[in-house]
Amino acid sequence: MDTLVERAVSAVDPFSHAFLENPYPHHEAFREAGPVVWLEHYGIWAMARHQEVRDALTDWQTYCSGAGVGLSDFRKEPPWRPPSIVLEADPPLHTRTRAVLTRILSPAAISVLRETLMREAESLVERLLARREFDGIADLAEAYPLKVFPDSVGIAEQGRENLLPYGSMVFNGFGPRNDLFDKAMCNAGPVRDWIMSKCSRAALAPNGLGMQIFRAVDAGELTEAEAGMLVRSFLSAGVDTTVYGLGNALYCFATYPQQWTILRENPSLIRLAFEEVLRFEAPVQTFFRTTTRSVDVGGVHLGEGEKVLLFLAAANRDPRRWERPDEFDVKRRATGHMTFGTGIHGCVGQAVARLEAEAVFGALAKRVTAFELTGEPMLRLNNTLRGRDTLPLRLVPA
Ligand code: OVV
Repeated sequence: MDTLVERAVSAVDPFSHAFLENPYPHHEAFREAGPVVWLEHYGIWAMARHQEVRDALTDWQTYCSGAGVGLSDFRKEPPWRPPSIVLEADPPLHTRTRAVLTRILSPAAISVLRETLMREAESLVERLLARREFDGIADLAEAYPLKVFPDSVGIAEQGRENLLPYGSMVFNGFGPRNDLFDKAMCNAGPVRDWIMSKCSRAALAPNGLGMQIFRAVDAGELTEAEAGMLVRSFLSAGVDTTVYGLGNALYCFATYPQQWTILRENPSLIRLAFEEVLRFEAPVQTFFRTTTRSVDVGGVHLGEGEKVLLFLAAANRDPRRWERPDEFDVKRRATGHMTFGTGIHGCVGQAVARLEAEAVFGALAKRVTAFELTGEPMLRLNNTLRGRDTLPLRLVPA
């Protein structure tokens, strides 16, 4: 097919520190450059508009995941770990593995976690109120998921300190082999060994989400090895994403105190407010796809076997889709953001993430009138995730 429109080209490196420190002006430049932009630094395509990101995520036959959803093309270089059999897979394998996870993580299925997650949130907020001053990242955004998520999966207490380093490996591992990638991988061997040792049937508690995957083996849906790989997916995808999501929510409420006041006056808005956090300050910024055929995007010709970087966070602020996109407004209809993706690979754990946020911010809304910053929050740079390393806070009790 002929190219009808000249492709836009950018020399910007979206994994440089300068970009990751403040991606939003670059997102705007990519959106305005065209429906798809050639990133000459990596020899890949990028999409930053809501419509194009959404269309690519929905068209899994053209934009596949089996060649990896990071920069590296698994068909050209060996992946740093055996590929995920759900994230980095296409139908028909994906259809079978995804069906098991969809069932185990459905809103109805995870409602059994609700009481425990609410109780743990109330208890954590009680302890933070007693301290008054704490770090919003280590003491809340990390502490809460690191307690409730491995408990829910059915993982032993011993060694849980490996979960965040493994998440850092996974999410930095989607980017190029830059300094962030190398730093994340510096202790890869022992961290990976601990993770894999927690993925077997023998290592899991009898009633957790992990053992439920092994029940699908007994039902003939998965092999024993596949079940272990899906437990690995829980441990890869379930911790850092929620740590960054809760941390970004706290950051937004500390930075926009009038928005927190709105929630305190109307706690039924908490779930909607979390969607607005995910739209406005997306914890997961990007994922890649790989073309399975040549395809035209807005008159620009993409070849077969080419990597496409999807800027979820840029789609979330596309003025073509959102009014006042750069305003944090907890009352807006923020559903339709791309932070959970969409289509067959749309986040399978999103009901758990939302439940964790509802529990934490519901408990805080009952007892805290404001979050005062007692120091400058520092970013924690990551090739995929956006969030803070430290968030020094003082609670103002109700
Ligand atoms: C969504 C996601 C992120 C990271 C890892 C995985 C999934 C996985 O399946 O391993």
